[in-house]
Amino acid sequence: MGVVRSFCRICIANCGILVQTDGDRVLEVRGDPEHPLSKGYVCPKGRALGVSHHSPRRLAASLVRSGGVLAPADAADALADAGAALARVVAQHGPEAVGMFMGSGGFIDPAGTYAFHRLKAALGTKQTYSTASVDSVAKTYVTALMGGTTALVPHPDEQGTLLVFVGSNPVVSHGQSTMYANPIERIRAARARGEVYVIDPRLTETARLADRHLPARPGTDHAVLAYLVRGVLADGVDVAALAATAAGVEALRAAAEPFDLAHTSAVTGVPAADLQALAASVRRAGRLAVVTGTGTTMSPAGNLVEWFAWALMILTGSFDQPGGMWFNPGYMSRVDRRDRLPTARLGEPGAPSRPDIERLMGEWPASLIPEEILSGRMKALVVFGANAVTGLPDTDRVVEALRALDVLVVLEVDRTETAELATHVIACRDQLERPDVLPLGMFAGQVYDQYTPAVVPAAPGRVPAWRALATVGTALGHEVLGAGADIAALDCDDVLRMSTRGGVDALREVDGAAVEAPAIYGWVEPRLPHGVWDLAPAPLVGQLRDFTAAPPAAGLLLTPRRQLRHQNSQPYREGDHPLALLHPTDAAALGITDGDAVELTSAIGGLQAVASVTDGNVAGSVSVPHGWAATNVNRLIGNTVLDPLTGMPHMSGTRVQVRSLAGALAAVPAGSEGTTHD
Ligand SMILES: Nc1nc2c(c(=O)[nH]1)N[C@H]1C(S)=C(S)[C@@H](COP(=O)(O)OP(=O)(O)OC[C@H]3O[C@@H](n4cnc5c(=O)[nH]c(N)nc54)[C@H](O)[C@@H]3O)O[C@H]1N2
Ligand SMILES: Nc1nc2c(c(=O)[nH]1)N[C@H]1C(S)=C(S)[C@@H](COP(=O)(O)OP(=O)(O)OC[C@H]3O[C@@H](n4cnc5c(=O)[nH]c(N)nc54)[C@H](O)[C@@H]3O)O[C@H]1N2
Ligand code: SF4
Ligand SMILES: [Mo]
Repeated sequence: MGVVRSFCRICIANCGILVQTDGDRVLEVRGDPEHPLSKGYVCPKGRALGVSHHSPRRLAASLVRSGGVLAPADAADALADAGAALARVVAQHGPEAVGMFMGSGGFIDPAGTYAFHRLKAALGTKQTYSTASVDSVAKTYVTALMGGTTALVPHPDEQGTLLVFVGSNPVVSHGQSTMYANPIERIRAARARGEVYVIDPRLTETARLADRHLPARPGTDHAVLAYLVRGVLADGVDVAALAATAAGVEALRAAAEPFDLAHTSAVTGVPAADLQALAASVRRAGRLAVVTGTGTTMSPAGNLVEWFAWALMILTGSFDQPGGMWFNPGYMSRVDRRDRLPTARLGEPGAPSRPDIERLMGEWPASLIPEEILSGRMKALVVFGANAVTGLPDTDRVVEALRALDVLVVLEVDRTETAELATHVIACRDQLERPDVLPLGMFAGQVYDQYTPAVVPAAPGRVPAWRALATVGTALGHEVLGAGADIAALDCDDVLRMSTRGGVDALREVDGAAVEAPAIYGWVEPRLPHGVWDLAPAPLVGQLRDFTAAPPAAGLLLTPRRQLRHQNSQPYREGDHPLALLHPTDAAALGITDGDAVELTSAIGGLQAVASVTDGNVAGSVSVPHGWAATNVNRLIGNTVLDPLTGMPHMSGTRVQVRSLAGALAAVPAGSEGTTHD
């Protein structure tokens, strides 16, 4: 029996945990009261880390397809076979025929991520993808346009007096790119200092804790923010002083001009008085923090929301200043110690299937993976910790494409729907079986990092992902971990040493989190690659011009939401159901009552679900979570209607028809979704 201090890597909150073990058994996971951010907090998923570790879904051994079925194989044999199969593809079609796709399970494994990027670079293929392009790409793209870099991730200042969440529900999600551990306490503290607003078509768990909830129609948030920008500009901004830090103020003024009170209220459905109250709060607070999430980045207005949110914070002097938002330079990367932030690469050629959508951050949009496969260009795909079948739009097309591959190597911990389609499944060590450091330093809520040892011994059939990727690399003729590196002799700490350029050694000396600073201010503007912020980048001005919010047509707008006991497709506890939330007005018009089985259809597909009728969901929309194999909402979302600038699919804002199936499916009691943190 023993207790190991560690941190949870299921989501970016990275809560500190204390894990009680008995040999290779995980007995209990509880919050670490000494952790500087989570302070003892842990959510239901984190508490179930041991349950998932011992779950029958976990892969005990690697699998190789032979005679049409996946059969258990020794890890070394599976890797040798996968390496040989990939080598045949490269020999016949060249490295461009090999795709590489990383998902959430890859991002949380820093040593594996390091090997993955090295393998990509060594192979030299452009068929590189990650789930970032079905998630937060609007943020990265707009940061690149307005800041000239992608190395800027804003966090609300803990002393701020106005906090606005737009399309994010941190009480359930704990943040998209803004680490939000211990959310209930933090939001209460923010309210005690000032005000908290939530803009969301649902009365979310976060909205219930806030001062005000503005239920804007899906896809109209940019209007609220443009209205605020217009107001700040009308109040009078010192244009001469602003010129030292920002360009484009007149173009921004022109862009925001149409968003007066009446127009904004009409577009968003938010009462004029509520918009005025928010504008008054902005004036009162002076500085503010705007935290966006998947609700906005997945909507057709995603880029516009980021644009006006950033413009608002630049105009009010909120960025990089106490009371507003600070930028984490990363404990390991410390980009604040450079003279200049790294310049974003923009304007690179798009994928052959959609050359009009530029390559971004060394990746093409993951939504195009099926098109690249079915065109015959991609013959093999290496998937690292992603469940493509539930995560990517147009499920039927994804399944058809994955089946068409010559080689599909999936590095996984669970036997997922995507693993079922693989030629090779590599059973990887899960987060309790390996040492790690913080996966995404700039996403962290303080300038800190943490080392965790492996909590339990690794099961014999599982390999570290870095070793699997390096072994495959060797089969392809590449020394992924450096010339002469002996893969068999290296251990996980050695690879962490490579990925952190030695930084892990000092961290290993610290018991728990090593905090360098709670926040750092005043470092960004002198380091902007172009010297100033761009308040009105031409691609965004153009997109606003072309934008028509939610064109009136029959049907409801589909919106996403996260659930407390699931991480995307990964179940941690019982109690969540893929309920379709409908407003009573819509339900009545459609003849649907609470608990009815309903059918949702879009331009590309259909789905059956159970309806939950609630006035907590704004009229005109239907909220359905993703990550459910049987009720896969991505059957409704197309991969041809993509954001023209980023390739993001409309995971919020796709129009659907809903009809009652008159009770046929009603196995799940409506309103039974677990929403408490028990
Ligand atoms: N428990 C749990 N936590 C998770 C995950 C999980 O699956 N489960 N997933 C993780 C991942 S991968 C991510 S990226 C983050 C995401 O973190 P968040 O972005 O905070 O995700 P959600 O909790 O779904 O909050 C999104 C909100 O947007 C709202 N919304 C939908 N459409 C619109 C719109 O057009 N406008 C506005 N204003 N709001 C809209 C939804 O109603 C929902 O409340 O969460 C992470 N954490
Ligand atoms: N319609 C719709 N689609 C969506 C979304 C939505 O809201 N609506 N959300 C989008 C977002 S924000 C995201 S991030 C994506 C998520 O897409 P994915 O990243 O594909 O989502 P997950 O289901 O979390 O898959 C992660 C996989 O990694 C595996 N895994 C877990 N830990 C480890 C590990 O330590 N090592 C390895 N090798 N594997 C591991 C898990 O078993 C799981 O299968 O989905 C996107 N798709
Ligand atoms: S919020 Fe939950 S899932 Fe996320 S890191 Fe904390 S305990 Fe883990
Ligand atoms: Mo995500």
